[in-house]
Amino acid sequence: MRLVVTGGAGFIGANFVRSVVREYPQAHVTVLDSMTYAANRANLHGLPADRVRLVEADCADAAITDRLVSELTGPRDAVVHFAAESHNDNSLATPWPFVHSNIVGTYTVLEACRRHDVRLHHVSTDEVYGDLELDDPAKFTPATAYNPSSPYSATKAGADMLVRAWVRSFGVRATISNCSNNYGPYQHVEKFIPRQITNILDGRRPRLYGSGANVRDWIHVGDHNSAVLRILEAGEPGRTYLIGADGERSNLEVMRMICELMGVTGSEDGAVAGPNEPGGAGSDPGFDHVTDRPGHDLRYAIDASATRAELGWEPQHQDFREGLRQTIEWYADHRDWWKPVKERVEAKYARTEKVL
Ligand code: NAD
Ligand code: TDX
Repeated sequence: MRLVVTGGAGFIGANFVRSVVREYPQAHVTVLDSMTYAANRANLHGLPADRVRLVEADCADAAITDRLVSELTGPRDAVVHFAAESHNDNSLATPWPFVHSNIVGTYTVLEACRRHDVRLHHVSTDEVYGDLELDDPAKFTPATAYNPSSPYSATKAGADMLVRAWVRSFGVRATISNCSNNYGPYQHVEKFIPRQITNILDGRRPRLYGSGANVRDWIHVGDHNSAVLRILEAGEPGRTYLIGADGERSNLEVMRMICELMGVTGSEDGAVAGPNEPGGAGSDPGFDHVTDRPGHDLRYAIDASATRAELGWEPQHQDFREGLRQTIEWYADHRDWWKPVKERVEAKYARTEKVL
């Protein structure tokens, strides 16, 4: 089996490549990644050079994408399309790269798959469905209407629509998955969970947008990727699969759990106090409430029952607290991985973020 994995040097893509190498001893992977700020060569360190090749290029570059896709001639060969600009906050500041990578990039991948009749799996997000009220018993299903809120989610929705059109109009053999919020190793420190963990490890105060009432539906990256692998094995071209692990939690709840697991308590002077340092809990929770995200989606919730039933897929990381503990341990053990970019990420946030 040969795979072209776009975005394979980013968070979910690199975890995916690692899973493929581990679980499919005969598989060869070509990573097509433009190595944006979100990519890191270290994400692929230690993988066998005869089984994983990194091609540094933009998936919107038709000549290169076409050449790599043309190499996929076996019956189980496929493109797995993770490449995207992925951070909502960045999309609010600078939308163009999102239009380029997410829409033009997906168009270019689709055209290559059409030309060479290659199977495609397109990785998307639950954010295409917009958001739900906190007290709404509903969850997103494959029948939920698209209603994206941010430039990021709008470009992902646009990409999904292109895939659907290429399936119907040109018979491209593509599947789509829409997954909820991922956490785990190799996630960029701009994202919520790694940002708070590395803030604490770095002696900074964790940052919660607004009141923290917003709800996200957390899934471990390993579970997202095991579902993508099941879709590659048994998914039906033309279908959309929702991936989630019933992991709804408010941001405030997650923040409190991180603080508790890392032994953070509030202190009189506002500094982060570790477990063995003095610092009364008082009224200081140990983290700051800061400026809310404009247009901040309230709640995401995935109903993955159809995916579970049809593909026999089950998430393995059902204990969120334990998954979070392991993730904290990973960041504590990999300071060399995140430390070089931490300062720049925080400086960028500091330009707009105010403590409430
Ligand atoms: P990420 O930002 O960590 O990684 C994205 C990767 O894509 C990076 O390596 C980047 O260099 C690469 N890339 C960006 N534009 C490219 C281009 N034009 N050509 C080639 N490579 C390009 O993102 P992630 O969190 O790993 O997300 C991967 C995919 O999963 C995205 O499509 C995202 O929409 C989707 N997704 C993410 C989540 C989540 O919680 N992170 C949830 C559901 C779906
Ligand atoms: O410092 C922070 N404080 C905070 O309260 C950051 C960075 C975020 N937040 C909040 C905003 C969200 O409600 O935490 C929640 C999660 O934020 P992000 O990690 O930025 O993720 P989100 O915007 O929910 O989108 C993520 O899940 C869906 C991924 O980034 C997307 O790529 C994916 O499609």
